[in-house]
Amino acid sequence: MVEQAEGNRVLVITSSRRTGIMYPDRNGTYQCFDQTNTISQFAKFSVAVPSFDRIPELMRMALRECYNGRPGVVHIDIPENIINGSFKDPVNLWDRHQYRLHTNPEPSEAQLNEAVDLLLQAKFPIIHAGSGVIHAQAYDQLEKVADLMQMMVTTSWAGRGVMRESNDLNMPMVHIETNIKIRTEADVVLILGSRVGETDWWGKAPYWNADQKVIQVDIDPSTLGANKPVELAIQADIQKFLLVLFHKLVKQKDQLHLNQRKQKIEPFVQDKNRNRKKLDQKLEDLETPMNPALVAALANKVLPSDTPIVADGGNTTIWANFYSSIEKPGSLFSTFKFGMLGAGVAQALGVAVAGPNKPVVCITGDGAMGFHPQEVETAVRNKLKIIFIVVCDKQWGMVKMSQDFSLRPVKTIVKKSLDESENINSDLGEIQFDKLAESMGAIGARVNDPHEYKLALQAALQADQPTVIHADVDPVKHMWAPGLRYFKNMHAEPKGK
Ligand SMILES: Cc1ncc(C[n+]2csc(CCOP(=O)(O)OP(=O)(O)O)c2C)c(N)n1
Ligand SMILES: [Mg+2]
Repeated sequence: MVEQAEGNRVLVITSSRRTGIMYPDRNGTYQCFDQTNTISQFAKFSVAVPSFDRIPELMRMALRECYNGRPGVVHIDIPENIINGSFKDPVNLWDRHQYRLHTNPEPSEAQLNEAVDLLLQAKFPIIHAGSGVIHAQAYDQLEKVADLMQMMVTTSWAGRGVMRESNDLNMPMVHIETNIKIRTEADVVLILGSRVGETDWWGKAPYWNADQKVIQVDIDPSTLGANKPVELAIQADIQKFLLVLFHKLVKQKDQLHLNQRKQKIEPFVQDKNRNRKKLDQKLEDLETPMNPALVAALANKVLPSDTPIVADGGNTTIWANFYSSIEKPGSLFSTFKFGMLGAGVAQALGVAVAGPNKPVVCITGDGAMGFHPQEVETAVRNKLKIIFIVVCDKQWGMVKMSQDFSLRPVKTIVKKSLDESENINSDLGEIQFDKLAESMGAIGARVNDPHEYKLALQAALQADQPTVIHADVDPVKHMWAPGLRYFKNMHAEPKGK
């Protein structure tokens, strides 16, 4: 379900009981449930194979669907008698070009010209990038167009890190007020691979300008104009679109009023830097247990700047987002759409397998780590260089925060946190994640001050095994994660059109 929601292209193959006793259940079939009916509720395609000879045809059907529009999940269920059977009949396999489109849609000349006109006429055009840019791997093309046109880039949550954040034009989503200012001032928005969903406030005022002109480019036509009205809708591969757009714009370079654009951008960059300084004041807090801001900030500083970051947990994910900067495009991983606790450990395994011999950092909550801790052993067995940092506040921090606020709002504001007896089962006991790690053959370290933590990170970087750092953080400071007010507001419908 998570993969479908995140728009990841996945082929799932399952097995089931033998043909004839399920689909439908004979009423009492052991280990039987209606897998395809269940999965088809959230996947793009789900089918049970009725006989061996239909596997190639149904596989083609699944893959055709998988590559149609937004990437997602397709599922084939192969009953036990077929998956374990032996069959002599020859199987006729087709090449991909024989059964499905194998090139992505491209923009038409007329669409491109219209986009160029709109962007050249605009006073303050911006780009809003979603995870579609990551799926299209259009990082270089995005940065080239943004640089050429001096367009600021805002992103959806899942689109964070589509462009290196040391480029002034990139406005990380953690600078929420500045993002809102940019989105309300822009007269033209080029939306790339984003649904402009709830975490983007549906594209509505007062978070966006309802009268701005929108050019929306997406591989999936059902996304075009779905949430924000568009001036120009283009079904295209983002990379191809940006490539040709760049070549068209370069030819018109003399029409660009770049100085004017730069002047327009300057205050937003200053805003961003001011906000960063304000956020970074927390990094001067060297008390023990640690201020949670230091966890991601020091990891970001000590580890190589292209280290992939996986964020999991409640408030832990927020702190990780606010205190890391993404230099290598596409190197931030999380479950942006579902916030599904526990996914991070497996995501880190996947990222490490995809980029062997390079460190991966997984910053996770102590609650979230409890979902799949045995996967540390998988990392050990497969020699994956993962540094798991478990942020230990001994509580389901985010849940405790919302409980405290709903139960006793005034006391929560005054006292900053309620006692264990004043909320409902949101505290955790002592769990020694360093010892748990050692029991599986990983290196374990336990730290509660920034200096020790830095040393543990440096040691983890040199180590041949995976490391688990149990980082004790101040539970009250941890509850007051930045930006929570906006996160809460986001759940309500914006007032404007
Ligand atoms: C699988 C799953 N179950 C429950 C939730 C609801 N939930 C959101 S945040 C949170 C608390 C997370 O605690 P922890 O991992 O320790 O992170 P912290 O908030 O303390 O940083 C819970 C239970 C969820 N997002 N995913
Ligand atoms: Mg916690």
